[in-house]
Amino acid sequence: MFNNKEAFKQLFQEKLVSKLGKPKMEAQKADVYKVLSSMIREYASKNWIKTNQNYQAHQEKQVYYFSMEFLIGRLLGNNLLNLGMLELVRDGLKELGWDLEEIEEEESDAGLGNGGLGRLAACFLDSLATLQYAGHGCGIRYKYGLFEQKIVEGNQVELPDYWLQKGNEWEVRRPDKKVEVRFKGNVEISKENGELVFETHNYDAVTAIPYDMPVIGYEGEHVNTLRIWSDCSVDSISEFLYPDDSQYEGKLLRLKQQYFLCSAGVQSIVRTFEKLGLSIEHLPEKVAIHINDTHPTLVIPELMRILIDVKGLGWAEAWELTTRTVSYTNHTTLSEALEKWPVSMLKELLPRIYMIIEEINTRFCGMLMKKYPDQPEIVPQMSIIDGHQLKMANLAIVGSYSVNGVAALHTDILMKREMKLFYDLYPNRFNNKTNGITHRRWLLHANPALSNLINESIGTRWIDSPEEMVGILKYSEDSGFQDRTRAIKQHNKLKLASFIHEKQGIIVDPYSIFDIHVKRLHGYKRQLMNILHIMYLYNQLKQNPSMDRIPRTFIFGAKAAPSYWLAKRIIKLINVVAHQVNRDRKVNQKLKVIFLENYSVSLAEKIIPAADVSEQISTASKEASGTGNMKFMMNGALTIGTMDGANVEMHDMVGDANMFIFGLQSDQVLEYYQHGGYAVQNVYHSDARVREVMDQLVSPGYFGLNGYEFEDIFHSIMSTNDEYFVLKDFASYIEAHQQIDRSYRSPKKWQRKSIINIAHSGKFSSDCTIRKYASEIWGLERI
Ligand code: 26W
Repeated sequence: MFNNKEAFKQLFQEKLVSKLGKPKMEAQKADVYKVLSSMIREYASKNWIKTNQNYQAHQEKQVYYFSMEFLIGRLLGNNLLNLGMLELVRDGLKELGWDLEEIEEEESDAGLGNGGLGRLAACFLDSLATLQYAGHGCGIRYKYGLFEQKIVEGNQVELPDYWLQKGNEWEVRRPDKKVEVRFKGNVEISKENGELVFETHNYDAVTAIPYDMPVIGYEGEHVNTLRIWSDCSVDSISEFLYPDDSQYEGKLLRLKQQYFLCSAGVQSIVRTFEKLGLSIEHLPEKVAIHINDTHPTLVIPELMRILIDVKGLGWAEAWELTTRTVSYTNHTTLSEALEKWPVSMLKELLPRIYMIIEEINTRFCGMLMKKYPDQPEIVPQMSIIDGHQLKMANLAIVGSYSVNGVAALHTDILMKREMKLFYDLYPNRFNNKTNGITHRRWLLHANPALSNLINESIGTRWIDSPEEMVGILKYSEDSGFQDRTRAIKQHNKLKLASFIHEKQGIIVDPYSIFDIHVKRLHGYKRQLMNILHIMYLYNQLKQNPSMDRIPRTFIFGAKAAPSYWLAKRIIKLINVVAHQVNRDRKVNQKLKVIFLENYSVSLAEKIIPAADVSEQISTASKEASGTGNMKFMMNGALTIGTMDGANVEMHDMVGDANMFIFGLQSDQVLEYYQHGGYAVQNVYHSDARVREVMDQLVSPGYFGLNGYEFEDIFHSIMSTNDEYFVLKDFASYIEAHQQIDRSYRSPKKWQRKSIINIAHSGKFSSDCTIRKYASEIWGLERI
């Protein structure tokens, strides 16, 4: 359609006129975005159709990745990159008087996810399409994505994210593919030819309409589908995304959303499968269904329902097919995040589904009693239904053939502790798949200068085989290469500094160390430890303003769940400290604190390439993997971190010399938990640095103006025995930061470390992760 610049320019101008009825001179940036993106979508359609026809013709096995969240962000830039048209379009637009980067800013983020779990799903889709696997996303088209965060007087205020306001150029509405999802009703059981027949009457029917978005693989040949479902009922099910992560709430609407996704998705899969003309027992050979955490676990009873009630199979055969089709990833061991639905809610909302779950459980417990006749206490621990609660993780494990954790340490904790009984029962079911990130978005697109430098040094093969990034290791000592990586970082820092100035009017020193902590706000992620440490640095500088310290700019970005009171208070604390520090002329040449509002995918793309230091400081054992840690590493930041999640594997690769590791180890933390925690009072009383910052939280009037008191934060540590070990790890955190200050003084050594980190980051490309899922879990062949 447009393989050269002139052809592109001409077609683009024609479309401007035909789509908008405007001549070029009158077009606004928003018009340019709209026309350009619809052109790209149309252009990709040919390969999209071809890909689907190929799948059909070769009866390719399809994997369906079910997720309540797909945090895909913006698509224009990435789609252009993957189609190999980025340069052409940038140049062409420039000649027409438009700046592509500004046009990209016109796109709303598709923020259909909370954080790590949803972003992982988006990275996986990119890798599936690029590696030419037949893998599709299955999700919900929320009208409102994750709330937009505004900071007003230091507090988080949540605004609705109406991302569809300007329309979504990437999607195609498919009313011809609609399905009906049924809720409530009475189940009637009858006998036909000696078989039980289940029929539900008086149900509420909801129509589910799919919207398909193309997922364009790198180099554009291969185009998969992200199918997101919407309903048009009055009390819309797909109205909004729940803004909670790591905190389970048993809300009826959330359960409706989960079943809506599962039922619509499975029905449409079965329909597609049937077009192959194979009998249903071939399902597991042609279909793999993956569930992203327990949120879509109802695919298990829903598939059972279809196989038994609609296809007429017997229980044993249906169960065998289901458990050969479904696989499950666990993303957290936090007990407060594990889903447990009230039985009464299920019974009423999904009566037939509940009957099936009950039957699964009866059979499972019967098997347990036979297997462990002398250990009756095991049955209630493993049971899917526990009193009045349905334990979704137990159902997910029992109903699938593969259970994986998301980093080596996390999987280890699942097998040895959290899911030990299940691991003992099904040792072959458990496996690890360490998370990954797409280097196309997080390096090629977010940091083009660094990508070009890598191309110039080792060629472009690493783009298809990211492990080959280790090739740049040989330049880690090369002063020319060091200077160039340093200059790229400096350029990215200048860009971020001017963004900060534009947004907040604050001038930050672009030559200071950019020390960045961006992720959801949560106790275990310990943003509180970071800000307490900043208070400690501030105290030191106030006492001795001429102290020899490399200037530091601490940058935060974090959304708090609207119902998570303490997390919101920590946001307030960060903003209050920032306000105090930034206007204090005695210290603000050496210390600045910035809170960037509305952390999102597109903001991450601006922030991460500008980081010198990456804060990955969760309480050891709590962060299942982390993926931000990998994005920073890939962009040459050095990590200050605990031995948690995938930090452990980063450390395996780069070693002590190239990371700033501190704090308790996970088994130490878990050991403390088993004995009721540690004596927080002792640390408070014995370390004057700790005591000083803690006391400042509750000193009336300490933070200027209103005499803010942060008693609630103070007590969150002192009266919970410091659940997240903030004070326990404080001294070693201070030390790690001192080491950063020392290291930064030798630019060559710093740059060497940075290059070593970049070199090893290729192993964290989601391409590597997806290859393992494909061969070890899904049994997929590359097309
Ligand atoms: C039911 C409420 C709820 C919602 C979402 C509880 C828990 C979640 C997710 C499991 C939270 C999440 O995003 N977990 C993150 O998943 C990432 C991808 O695997 C990991 O890198 C993070 O460590 C993990 O916190």
